[in-house]
Amino acid sequence: MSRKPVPSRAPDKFTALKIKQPKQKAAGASAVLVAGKKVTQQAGILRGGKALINLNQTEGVDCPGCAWPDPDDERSSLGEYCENGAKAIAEEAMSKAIGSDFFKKHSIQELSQLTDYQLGQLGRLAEPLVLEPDQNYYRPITWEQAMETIAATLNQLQSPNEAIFYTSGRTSNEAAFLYQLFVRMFGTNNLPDCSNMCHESSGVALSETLGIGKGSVTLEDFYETDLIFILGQNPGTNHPRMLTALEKAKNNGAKIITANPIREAGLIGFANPQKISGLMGATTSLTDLYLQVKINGDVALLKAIMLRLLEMEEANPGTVFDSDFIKSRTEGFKEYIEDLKSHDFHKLCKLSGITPDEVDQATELIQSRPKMIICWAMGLTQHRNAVDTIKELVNLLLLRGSVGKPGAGSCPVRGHSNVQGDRTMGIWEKPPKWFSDKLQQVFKFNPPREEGYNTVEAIKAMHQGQAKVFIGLGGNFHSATPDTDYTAAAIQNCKLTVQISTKLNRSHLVTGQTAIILPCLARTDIDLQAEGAQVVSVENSMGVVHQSRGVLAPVSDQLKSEPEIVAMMAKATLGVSWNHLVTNYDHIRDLIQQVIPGFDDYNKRLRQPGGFYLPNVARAGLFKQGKANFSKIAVPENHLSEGEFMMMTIRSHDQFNTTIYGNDDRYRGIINERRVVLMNPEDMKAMNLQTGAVVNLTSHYQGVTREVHNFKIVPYTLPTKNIATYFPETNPLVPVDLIAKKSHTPCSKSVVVRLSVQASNPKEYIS
Ligand SMILES: Nc1nc2c(c(=O)[nH]1)N[C@H]1C(S)=C(S)[C@@H](COP(=O)(O)OP(=O)(O)OC[C@H]3O[C@@H](n4cnc5c(=O)[nH]c(N)nc54)[C@H](O)[C@@H]3O)O[C@H]1N2
Ligand SMILES: Nc1nc2c(c(=O)[nH]1)N[C@H]1C(S)=C(S)[C@@H](COP(=O)(O)OP(=O)(O)OC[C@H]3O[C@@H](n4cnc5c(=O)[nH]c(N)nc54)[C@H](O)[C@@H]3O)O[C@H]1N2
Ligand code: SF4
Ligand SMILES: [Mo]
Repeated sequence: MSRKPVPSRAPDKFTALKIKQPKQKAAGASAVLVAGKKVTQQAGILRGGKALINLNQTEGVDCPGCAWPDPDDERSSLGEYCENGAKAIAEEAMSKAIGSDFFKKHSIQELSQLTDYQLGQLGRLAEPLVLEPDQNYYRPITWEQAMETIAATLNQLQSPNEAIFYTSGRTSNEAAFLYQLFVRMFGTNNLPDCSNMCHESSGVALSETLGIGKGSVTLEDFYETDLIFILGQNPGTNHPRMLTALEKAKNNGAKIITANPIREAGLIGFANPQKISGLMGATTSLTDLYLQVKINGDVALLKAIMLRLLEMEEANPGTVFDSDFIKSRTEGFKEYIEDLKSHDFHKLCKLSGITPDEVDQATELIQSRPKMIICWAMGLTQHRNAVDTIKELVNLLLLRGSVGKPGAGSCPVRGHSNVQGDRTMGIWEKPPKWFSDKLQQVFKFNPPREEGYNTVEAIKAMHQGQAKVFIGLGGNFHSATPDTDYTAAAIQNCKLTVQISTKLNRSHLVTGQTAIILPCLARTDIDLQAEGAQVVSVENSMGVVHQSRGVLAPVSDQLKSEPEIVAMMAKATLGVSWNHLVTNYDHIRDLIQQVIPGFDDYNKRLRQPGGFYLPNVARAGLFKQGKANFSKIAVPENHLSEGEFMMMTIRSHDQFNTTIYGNDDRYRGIINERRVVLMNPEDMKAMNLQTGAVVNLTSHYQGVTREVHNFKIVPYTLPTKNIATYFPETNPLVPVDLIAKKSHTPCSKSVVVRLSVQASNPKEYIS
């Protein structure tokens, strides 16, 4: 008998689209209502309420949503969280659980017919399971048997480099540190992580220019700044509490410029749900100048602005550029200016899609405001030239002397709640030499020195049969990665795939010959070990390390914590005993402190209210060897042939990456449907498409045709020839080889596609 085929994609059925007017502000009372409803429906009033009361309080649970920081000082007892934080809790704290009885009844083929939303609704994973070769059903396995299988398979490999150890950014510092130690003691640096698909481009660009791959600002800087420039980010959905910081900045007199192909509600206005006035509908308007840039038109836009600034500086020397800063703290200014002058202003405007008049308005706002913060996220990092774009925005900060001083600096807004901490802990396929040396010195073994696979390289290695075991500490590798069918084939090529997870997702259905599910405790769960309930620690987007303590009784007594699971794998595979580390995580933190700078007195400082800041050379204005670097950047020209569109894959308001909370994208007015293409009405007219028309999309990168079926057209105000779809539904179109230069991040925001019309005026669309 052999296993029946499992489709690599989610079913492509429609769910009955409704379209409303896009909103002009975010949050307000409806956000509170939606949040409350989700939590009580899924987690129950008692469980949900308990988790929410403790959410983001200094001794409570760190929100498992995004990495936006909590205030350093007072926390609101009314609730320090947002609608999407509450949805993350509802999803995680769900009281339903699925164990072996469930899996006995439902084959993986049957489960793969469910949508990602439906998979998540089934409940928390409740016991360890195995899917044996040629079988179609998971069956129960004991933790010990699971570990034996993993250890035996790992130890039979010809080389440790035939195994891949993925991490998703929700993992705590403690689990991440032990995991990388286990993996390196096993003998490989194959530690790809979600960061490879996320802010890797920011890390590369910032390290090379400012000397540290993290942002330089703190929340306090937002309250002191004169100007915030937000590019390629949708905080109303993805970092909702950032709006509170933006509101405070505005009240303190700051201006906001936004560059985004879409007018996002959360960047236009904000009704603060933590204030009575906000609940009553009072709205703070946020963006002062909204630049609807073309997809990947950001370098052209930034250059156009800087050309104008240069003209002003030349007309009135010393009034626009921070000459002292440039002279004493930077390198490469002269070369940069020479290169800048070679560009044509009007051509830049055309490439960016922004009018000269708008560029002038931006320049005006910038030149009169000495303290500037630049924020960005995936709209900049997921392009072929992403590293360059981020270097270009660093150029702007440097011209204005806007780094390393209060109220100014770089702010790459991170995604997963501990993605930054995981990298600090050494989850990286390219560990720096000092890190490997330190591991060697402290743990007395020879860590591998050869670079490991990043995410895209890992997919290819599995595809080519060079890697045979995949272990995922969290995440949903199959659905989050590009080129879904190719990746599925890669995963199915493996001998063994292991998922350490809280919830069922498609990575548990599209598997290797043998697949193991290890169900783990989540952030909100009480983590009881031999010496009592444990706290873990995480690092937010601004480099604050703080604690998180679970408060809910786990849904099953079979769940184990991530550190414990890693320790079990290490024991079974390498014979090392880390029991003492797991009985009390203070012992893990003692080890972290010996290896990683900035963690002195870790256990003590972790228990200070709000935690502690890690050192940051850019914030201190120290940079690399004392100097920050200007970079000469080429302007990308995104040429589209007749019939081609530039597609960005974005998040709806009802999802956390591949976890789908619902089918609505409330702020954009798209209700009850995820299979949509947002398209400019002019482009619709040119193709004779009505609202709700059904299309297939194809990409043709390097001669390979990739296709997805059944998407409905929604008219939307975005630049012509630019379209938007939701991730992960269109990941099958993202070519595995289309990656950013230097950072190797998949270019999920610039996929060239064509549309083929299935029905230009369908009847089933409901207005
Ligand atoms: N609720 C919720 N919160 C989340 C997540 C989630 O899925 N749901 N995901 C988390 C993670 S891991 C991450 S990385 C972050 C992601 O946070 P974001 O980066 O805000 O997420 P995306 O939806 O990918 O949005 C990118 C934004 O960039 C714009 N954009 C796209 N291309 C371009 C471009 O070329 N130029 C410019 N200027 N703009 C562009 C899009 O219109 C969109 O507004 O959010 C984190 N927080
Ligand atoms: N086309 C396209 N693709 C993209 C993106 C895009 O914008 N466009 N964005 C990329 C980005 S920015 C990112 S970060 C990646 C995300 O990639 P991943 O991090 O791999 O994906 P997630 O969807 O966040 O993972 C969700 C799963 O994590 C598990 N999980 C949740 N909480 C926990 C926990 O506490 N512990 C453990 N062990 N498991 C847990 C659950 O089983 C859940 O199903 O996707 C990338 N892919
Ligand atoms: S802003 Fe992010 S971290 Fe804060 S409550 Fe909302 S989802 Fe959670
Ligand atoms: Mo991310």
